[in-house]
Amino acid sequence: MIQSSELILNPDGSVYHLNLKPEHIAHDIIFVGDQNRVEKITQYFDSIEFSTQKREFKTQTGIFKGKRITVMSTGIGPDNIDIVINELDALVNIDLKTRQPKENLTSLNIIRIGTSGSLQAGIPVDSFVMSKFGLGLDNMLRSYLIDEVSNLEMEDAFVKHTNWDLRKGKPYVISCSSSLEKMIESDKMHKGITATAGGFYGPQGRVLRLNIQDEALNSKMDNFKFGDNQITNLEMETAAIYGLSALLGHNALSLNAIIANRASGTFSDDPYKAVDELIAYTLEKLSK
Ligand code: R1P
Repeated sequence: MIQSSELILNPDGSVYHLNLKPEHIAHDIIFVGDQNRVEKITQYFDSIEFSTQKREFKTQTGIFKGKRITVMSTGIGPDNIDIVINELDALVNIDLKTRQPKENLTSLNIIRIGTSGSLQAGIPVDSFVMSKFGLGLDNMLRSYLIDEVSNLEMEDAFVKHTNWDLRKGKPYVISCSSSLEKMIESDKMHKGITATAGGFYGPQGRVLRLNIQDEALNSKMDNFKFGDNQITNLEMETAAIYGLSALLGHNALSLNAIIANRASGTFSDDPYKAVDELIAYTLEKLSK
């Protein structure tokens, strides 16, 4: 039995941070970072059956073209992803009354619709990126036993290429779900490795008033190659989503609208438009 200090439930029986009960979520779940993006998606739904919010975690479940979908904001960063995916998994794979893991496990489909900065001059602002791999620079996943799901070869190649200082922890690499990749891909999408940082400024190479450990990291990431794959973009959730999903048996795919190009130093004139287009694209693909 999982103790009440380990799996915390609210007085109404919902999971602690997300405020959700099992009946509130669909099997197809869209993650966004920003809580205000949830309604940018559900505005297209035919109906909404459930809404709730606690802290940055806003959830709505409804029907889009006959398909039941949950849209949820995760807030910013891998630490939040640890909360969101563990609590979602508990909703489907732990009996909350007996506090025992279920025998028959459920796989959720999780798709992130995010915003991100491109590292490649050839991936301009307002384009879309699908993450074939998540490269975690953040360490969150290292609290779990990840050897069975991580790509050791690519990790080692990246450590060597960047002369990575292991005092920052070892980067980890996890693949996307190939079934979701097939469902969502098209020639509209750039594909590659998405690097996930554990912070926005220093961890992504931004210098304001503090010196950073490796000023050349972004340019080293920019020219890292592993087979046909290069690092397309840098954000704060994808690798964590891929890692926990792979460990718990869920399917995950991350899509990002590119709103900044770090190589050229440019920012989208209308970032909301790129995100809206990615939302429309994803909903159509999901409902087919
Ligand atoms: C930083 O501004 C946030 O924006 C990006 C980063 O991953 C981070 O969460 O994604 P979202 O727009 O999906 O939040």
